[in-house]
Amino acid sequence: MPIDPTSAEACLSATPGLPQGFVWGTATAAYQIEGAWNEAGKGESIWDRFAHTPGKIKNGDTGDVAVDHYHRYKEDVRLMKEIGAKAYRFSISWPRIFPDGTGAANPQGLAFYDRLVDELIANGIAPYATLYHWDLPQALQDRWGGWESRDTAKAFADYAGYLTEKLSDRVRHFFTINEFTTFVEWGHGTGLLAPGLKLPPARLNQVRHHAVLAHGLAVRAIRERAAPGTKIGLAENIVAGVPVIETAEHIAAAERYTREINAGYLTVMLEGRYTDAFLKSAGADAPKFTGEDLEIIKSPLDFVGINVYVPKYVRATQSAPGYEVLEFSKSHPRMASFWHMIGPEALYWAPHHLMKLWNVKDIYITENGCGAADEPAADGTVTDSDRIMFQRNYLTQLRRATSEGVPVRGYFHWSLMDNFEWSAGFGTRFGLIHVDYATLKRTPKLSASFFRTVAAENRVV
Ligand code: GBH
Repeated sequence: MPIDPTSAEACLSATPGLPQGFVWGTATAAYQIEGAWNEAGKGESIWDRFAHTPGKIKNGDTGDVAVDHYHRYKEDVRLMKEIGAKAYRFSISWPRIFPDGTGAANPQGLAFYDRLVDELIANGIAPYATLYHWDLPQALQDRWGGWESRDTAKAFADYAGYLTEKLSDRVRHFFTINEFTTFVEWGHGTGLLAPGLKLPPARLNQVRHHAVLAHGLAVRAIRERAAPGTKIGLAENIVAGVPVIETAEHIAAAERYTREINAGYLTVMLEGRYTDAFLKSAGADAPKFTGEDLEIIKSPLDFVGINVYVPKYVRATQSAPGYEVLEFSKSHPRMASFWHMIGPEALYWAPHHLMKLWNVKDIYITENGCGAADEPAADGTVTDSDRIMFQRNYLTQLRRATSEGVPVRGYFHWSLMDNFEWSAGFGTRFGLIHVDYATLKRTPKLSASFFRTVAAENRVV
């Protein structure tokens, strides 16, 4: 008997779910949620310094208290459980562990993450830890010029080895660095993120190189010191070419564009070489590196994580390089952040490119989500219909990918709860859970119910 197409049953059964065992989680980062910026022996980070510098952050907001997760982590883990998340991607604050960047570890810093990890596991939530989500110890900025120095890359590897040796009995998945592109380009190029530098091209290229070198050195240190079987990857905001019209020629153009535009980051980390076009266009400003550096940078990974928010529409051209990026139309819809152009297809093409260009076998979507106005009604509830619209459309494209065999293993929604959105301060809310910044009261939004249902039924609802 064919199903009656007017029935709810027909709507629900027509489309496949996500693959069995798919991991549904939420994500956060230390500086954005923890607070306790100078407690329990923590050292200053470049984000503490930057946010304390007048004029850098909207409304003068800082992460000094953030959403006080450092003290409220038990409540936050309970909320994660309530919204049905089975995994949690969080970041470790390097200056909590090594207040001076190198040297003596601070046992109280490690103790916090011990407590958090134990709480997660006791609640059936798998911890996925990011080692660097932009909060470099200020001491290393002062001592060596931070990422301008190769010594910072080495110090990162030492910290990564130490930390994973301590936590890998319980944390089985680590990401080295979050969004190489963002902290390098915005932190050292435009200066809109910490440490707020506007470096000339040669020095900026060297920072890029040190970032990927730090990743490679860390992968090796983790393999040496962590428990056997520890899984290691990275979390990069891949710049994702989306064929503006899905024909073979535009798809090929989007692939070529994606490989070139990510040349200093994903491409070199997955191929172990800078592309000819990248080196040629950098000319005399190209990074200084050795063949051994490249070997380190391409150290084999267990998985690749990508943060996906925006599309870059691409089409094929007759003339070199054979592709062109389109400007967004003035009326292109966007979410609450000024940069957040909507393009659900990005969540299909980004993992597709990873599979096609670099044969990646295990992919995680380490971030996807959006800022929205999120104004509570009189009864305190938040009906974020726009966030649900955003999620449903992006997840539909993700499901399109998995149903074609693109090996995506899990999805982490950014973010678990509203938090300090870098230069935008507390003004842009990304959470599934609303936080009242005056009282720090947490209230799940309607999108949290959407997430809970998606995770429970393992399909787009
Ligand atoms: C990610 O960045 C981050 O990993 C996460 O921490 C962040 O909260 C989340 O997504 C939402 O933004 O900040 O005004 O200088 C996403 C990619 C690239 C978007 C840089 C913002 C800089 C604008 N980001 N871009 S601004």
